[in-house]
Amino acid sequence: MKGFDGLVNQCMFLRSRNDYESSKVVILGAPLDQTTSFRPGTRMAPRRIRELSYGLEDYSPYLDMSLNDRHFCDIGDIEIPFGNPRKALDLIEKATKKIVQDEKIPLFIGGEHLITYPIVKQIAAKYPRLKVVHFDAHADLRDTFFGEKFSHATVLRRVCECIENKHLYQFGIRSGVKEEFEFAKNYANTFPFKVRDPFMKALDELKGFPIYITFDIDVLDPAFAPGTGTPEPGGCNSQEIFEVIQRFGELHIVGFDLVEVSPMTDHSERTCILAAKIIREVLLSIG
Ligand SMILES: [Mn+2]
Repeated sequence: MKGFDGLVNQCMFLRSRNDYESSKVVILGAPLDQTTSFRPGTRMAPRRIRELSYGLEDYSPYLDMSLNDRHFCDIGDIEIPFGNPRKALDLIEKATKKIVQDEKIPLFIGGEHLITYPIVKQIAAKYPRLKVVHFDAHADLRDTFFGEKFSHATVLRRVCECIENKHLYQFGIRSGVKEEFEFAKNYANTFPFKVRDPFMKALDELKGFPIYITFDIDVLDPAFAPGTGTPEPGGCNSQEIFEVIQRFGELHIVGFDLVEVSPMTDHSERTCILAAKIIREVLLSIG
């Protein structure tokens, strides 16, 4: 792909086109899997989610739309230099910059959650009033984790450093240390435990702002999404998520990522299938 370094493309998402120029949304895999603290395997996710997308219909009865009517492309995966997370983050940032400069919307498939930091850094540079919507079981607001500033457990704290105070909205949070919940009180809008109801109430505050959405699959209960590195019981079900996504079309979404899917622990593949369906719905909502 012209303008991008080191991409590999083994399988494209359902109905994606090969034409970057005419696409509004650009799918890009970022198989970063380096700071995952418990069960690894997210590096396998972009490819498996794409493969399983072929089990879905291109038509969505939720939205009454078909992927055939959307202009999006899948340009493959960033080639991650294993053992060098800093360089990997630089590559993700560079790719985001190019997509955003070309006036397109990046849709990233992780990979671990740390990928969100370099993406938001670039998107916030273009959209200074950016609000970030974060679906997750974990607050991810630690300042450091095992002494490291850049980790999948600190990523939303780093994101807060790129956006205005209180421009982070978190839904479904049910795990973190006390320090994170204290930080959240002052610097974020954190809605614990629930997803659908608080999201519907927050919609009015989100409208009119450029919105970046970061979706950690573990916001769902492990019953629905067991294939993830740090499953956390007590989450929402998949039906609630599709009700939430149905409202995305009301927002000005300028970027999206889906992270923390780990095919290695997804023995029934239900997590990857769910991830593919979430991506289909998001493509239809924002494309
Ligand atoms: Mn999480």
